Formats: sequence, structure tokens, C-alpha cells
Amino acid sequence: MPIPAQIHERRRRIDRRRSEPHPVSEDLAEALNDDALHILFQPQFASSDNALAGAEALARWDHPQHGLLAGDSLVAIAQSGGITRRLARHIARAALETATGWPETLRLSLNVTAMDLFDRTFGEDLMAMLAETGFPAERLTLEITEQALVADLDRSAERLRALADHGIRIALDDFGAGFCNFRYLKVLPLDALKLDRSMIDGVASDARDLAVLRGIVAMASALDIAVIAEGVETRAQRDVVTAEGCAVWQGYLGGKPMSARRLVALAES
Ligand code: G
Ligand code: MN
Repeated sequence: MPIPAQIHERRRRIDRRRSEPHPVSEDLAEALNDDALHILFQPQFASSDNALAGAEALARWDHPQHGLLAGDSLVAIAQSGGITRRLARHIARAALETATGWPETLRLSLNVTAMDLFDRTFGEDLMAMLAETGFPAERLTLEITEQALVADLDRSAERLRALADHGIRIALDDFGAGFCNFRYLKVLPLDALKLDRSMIDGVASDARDLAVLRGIVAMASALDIAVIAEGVETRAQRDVVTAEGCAVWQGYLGGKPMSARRLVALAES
């Protein structure tokens, strides 16, 4: 008697499960349950007096086999397991809870991906998390990557405008690294442009790099958009970006991503 198709299929599935390696996304789901992700904070400084102005939340996951995972790799793993929404909520909530205890002078920046922005409930959930944690919307900045916007610019603009209406600031992240569509500047409710570190690298040593920086700052200023310099590693770079009108700077010169405890100690020093 032939094996019924249903049983055959079930056997095939069980065999496949046995031979496949344990997917890393399942480990990530478990890590989220166990609250095993580390949220680090990289300090941002006001150019006017080099005082600490806030921090960008950056998630790190120490996987026993794969080592330290962060940023795009973390998002890619979440995507493969269909848990991007869970990951985004987890990071946002953890960062907001932590930042609630900070001095009122400090702002918090959260990174937002394309998946977050096109998730219908993202804005609603974010507002709920702000209400639950008590972190003021006015002290929150969302850093949106250019890639996140390409898919549907009009819808992105609409979503971001709803958040901006609540007092949340919107920054365009990694500016200069990707497509650099200038239409974004026209259409989106932007408060800041965050220059990718590849745009900062040569500003103290290369006249052309400096010229590009000056052009961007002039354009942003005409649009009433602030400029944030990312990846500042030397005093020479910091002196140039502060002199040229970047309102805020961030980078290893001021501090690597650090624990919340160290950030608060930095604020108090
Ligand atoms: O694009 P985004 O702002 O999300 O990138 C932040 C990442 O850049 C972090 O992983 C951080 O460790 C890294 N980073 C931050 N500051 C510097 C810097 O001054 N130099 C270099 N090379 N990398 C940096
Ligand atoms: Mn960022």
C-alpha cells in the first residue's frame, strides 16, 4: 500500500527540520524574551559649547557562535525570522525606559528602518511607548535611513509628518552614503541631516571634502534643517565641523557607544 501523501509530507518536513542548522533568528527571538540584547548609547555633542546634548541608541547582541551583532546584521536576522517588528519595539521600549532617567537636557535618538516606517502601527505603538515610559516626545529624534524612504516617498512623508506633529524630531541618517535624493529634502518634514562618516573623513585634510560640507550646510541652513556630523574621530575634524556650522557632532572622539550608566556619568562630569 502506498504511503498517504499527508504522512509522506509530514515525514519530509521532520527530516528537513533535523538536517537544518538551528536558525539564528530563533536565537534572537529567545534573546528578546530573555532581555539579552544590550542597548548602548553613543554620545552626541552640541557644537556651540561641546556639551553633551544626547545619545543615539544602538543595539548589540552577543551571540555565542556568531559574536557581536549590531545594526544591519541584526535587522537582517530579524527579517529572516519575521520578527523585525518585535526587534524594533524591543529596542525602542528599552531605550525609552532607560532615557526616562536621564537629565532633561539630554535627547534620545532612535534608528528607524523601512520595515518600521511601513508598519501601519509603528507610529501608534511609538506614541503608546512614549506615554507608558513618560519620555517626552519633544526630546526624541528618529533617525531615518535613506534606504527606508525609497520605497514610497509620499507615504513616508505622511507617516513622518504625523510623528513630527507630536513634537518628535526627524533626522535623515547616513546622508551622503547612499542615493542622496535631494527630493527628500523638499518632501520630508526634516529637522536634521545626519552626515555619513564618509562625508566627514576628509573635511580637515581635503579641500574638495570641505567644499562639499560647506555646500550641504548652506543648503540645509536655507531649508532651516540642522546638520549633524557623524564619525568625528579627530580634533581637527571636530574643529572644522563646528566652525562650518554643524549643530551637533558624534563620533569616537567624543565617545564610543557606551552603557547608559557611563553616559549619565559623562553628563554629570
Ligand atoms: O549610521 P549609524 O548612525 O546608525 O551608525 C552608527 C554606527 O557607527 C555604530 O555602530 C558606531 O559604532 C559606528 N561609529 C560611531 N562613531 C564612529 C566613528 O567615529 N568612527 C567609526 N569608524 N565608526 C563610528
Ligand atoms: Mn543612526
